[in-house]
Amino acid sequence: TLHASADSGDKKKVVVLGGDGFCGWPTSLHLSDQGHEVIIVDNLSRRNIDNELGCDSLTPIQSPEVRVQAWKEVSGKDIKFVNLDVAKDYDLLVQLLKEEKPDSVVHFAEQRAAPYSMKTSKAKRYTVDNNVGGANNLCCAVIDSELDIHIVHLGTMGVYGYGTSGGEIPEGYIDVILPGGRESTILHPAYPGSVYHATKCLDALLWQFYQKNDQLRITDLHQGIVWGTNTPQTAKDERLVNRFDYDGDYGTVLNRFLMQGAMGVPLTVYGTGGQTRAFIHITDTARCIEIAVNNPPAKGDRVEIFNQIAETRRVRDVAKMVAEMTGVEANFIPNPRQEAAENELDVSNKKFCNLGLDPISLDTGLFDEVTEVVKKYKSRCNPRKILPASFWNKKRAEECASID
Ligand code: NAD
Ligand code: USQ
Repeated sequence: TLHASADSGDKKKVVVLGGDGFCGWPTSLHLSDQGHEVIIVDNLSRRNIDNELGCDSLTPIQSPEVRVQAWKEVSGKDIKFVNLDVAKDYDLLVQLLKEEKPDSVVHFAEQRAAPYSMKTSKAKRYTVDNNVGGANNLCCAVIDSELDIHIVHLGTMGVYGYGTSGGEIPEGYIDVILPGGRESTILHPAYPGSVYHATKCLDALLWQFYQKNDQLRITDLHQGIVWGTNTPQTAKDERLVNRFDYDGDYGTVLNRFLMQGAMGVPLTVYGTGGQTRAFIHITDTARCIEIAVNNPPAKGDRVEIFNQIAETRRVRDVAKMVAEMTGVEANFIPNPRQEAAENELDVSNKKFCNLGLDPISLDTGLFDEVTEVVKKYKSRCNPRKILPASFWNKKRAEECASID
């Protein structure tokens, strides 16, 4: 159960960049459902990467046009869809902001898979160009629009590194004593574990710079791993179904385990499974974004940073929960990633909780939702796409060569 969000009462006009994606689509519907006016921007690059990888969402997602038409039929509400590339179509982005005059822009439009970002030099370069270029374009476009638009960016828990700070990870900033003895508050040091995670660290510096230089109002949400498929809104009509990634590059760990459990194939635990990570349910992603949209920082305030997580869990404990529920065994395979085999992770999420979020935790009741979705669309699964297909370096690729 979730409490009502701390709502200032006024409805906003929100541009959702990346609104066709896994987090962006349910968030767009939630914002629309709550009475905000939503404009989705997406260049459909995620759908194109599926084509490139020979994969597809397990759920049969409809085109953006069909999706927004179905939402209109179901809710009576309009969502506009605009196809443009945030990293490339700069003039169109400025024009859109000037014409629509949104209160906020929610920025999901980045290449978000760590494994894909490590696949090839081409994928590494694309991820940096797309993500850092897009973040910079957005800041420039807000400045050029001469409007006081609040930017809400989806960052990642991965900017902190995992267990590197030795205590509870605060929300974005740490107090330090600088050489010479002066006290200061600085961004938490960045310890990215992939090219993708590195782009989020670079984004964070851009937000900090543009806030200081141009007084942009920016919220950066350090989100954990999202799990689940549908939300109350996407469940309203089959044409609104959310995407579900299960492949080795884009599938995230809990959704992959739930899919593997439902398919009766061994769970792919990388290494010892001692990696501790933060998790959040997709329904809470949408709710957190609305809370962030409703609570912008004041002009001149430093970048607002929230940790957008419900709880932390060890990968092998998550595997155990799914194994117990499904009777499928956990298979410990060589880790394709260069990461700490075991880490602790303790994270503060006080800010969202203080604003009314009562987060959904990993419980097997909600696992059923994903399991049912997987069973329903089982025939669409390509079993050859389940094993990891990207390796952090040559050593990892060699160690993984024996996996079958
Ligand atoms: P996704 O790939 O499903 O969605 C991203 C969307 O952005 C896609 O529809 C894609 O086509 C679009 N896009 C990408 N580059 C674009 C560009 N240059 N111009 C226009 N559109 C573009 O990813 P997601 O899982 O929905 O993640 C959304 C955001 O949330 C990402 O920034 C990601 O880093 C962050 N995040 C995701 C998770 C997770 O577990 N899924 C966890 C933490 C943070
Ligand atoms: N893992 C397995 N088996 C699998 C898949 C993953 O053991 O089949 C392990 C990985 O080695 C890793 C952990 O599970 O230690 C998490 O992997 P993941 O793919 O679920 O998550 P990650 O690569 O960190 O990326 C995802 C999203 C990304 C987001 C991030 C939030 O794709 O966009 O930023 O979660 S966080 O992890 O908190 O930084």
